[in-house]
Amino acid sequence: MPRVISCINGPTLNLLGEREPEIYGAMSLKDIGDLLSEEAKAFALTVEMKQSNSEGQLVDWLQDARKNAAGVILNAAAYSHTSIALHDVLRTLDIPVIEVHLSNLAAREEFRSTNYISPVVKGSIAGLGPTGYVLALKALATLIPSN
Ligand code: CA2
Repeated sequence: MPRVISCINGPTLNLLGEREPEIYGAMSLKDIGDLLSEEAKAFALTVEMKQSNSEGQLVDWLQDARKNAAGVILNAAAYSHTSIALHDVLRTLDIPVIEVHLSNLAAREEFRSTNYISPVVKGSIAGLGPTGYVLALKALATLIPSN
C-alpha cells in the first residue's frame, strides 16, 4: 500500500482565507496542504490535496482512495449534512478516514448537527481550524501499518 494520504475537501473550501476568516481562519487550502506535506515527512507519508464543489467528484476520489491511498482526511463541507452518496461510499472503505471540520459544528446552526459522515469514519475533529487537519494526519500515522 502506498504511503499516501488523500486529503479531500468539499464545496467552497477553495475560498478559504479569502472570505469569513472569523469562522474559517486566515489560511488558504494551499497553506493547509503545505503544512500537511511538511508534517507528513516525519511519518514518511505524502499528502495529496484535493478540492471539488461536486458531490460526484468527491465520491470518485473516495473510490480511488480505496485502492490507492493508505488513509483519508475528509472535510466534506456542506455535503457532510446532506450526502447519502458520501455516506454509502465511505462504508466501502477499509482504510482509515478521519473527518475534519474547521469550525465547531456543535456551536453553529441546528442544520449542521445532522451529519451523514460521522457514523462511517474512524473519528471526527471539529472546531480546531487547520490544526484539526494536522491532528488528523498524526492520528492516521498511528493507524496505518508501517511498510
Ligand atoms: O467547518 C468546516 O470545515 C465546514 O465543513 C465548512 C463548510 C460548512 O458547510 C460545514 O458545516 C463546516 C463550509 C465551507 C465553506 O467554506 C468557505 C470558505 C471561505 C469562505 C466561506 C466559506
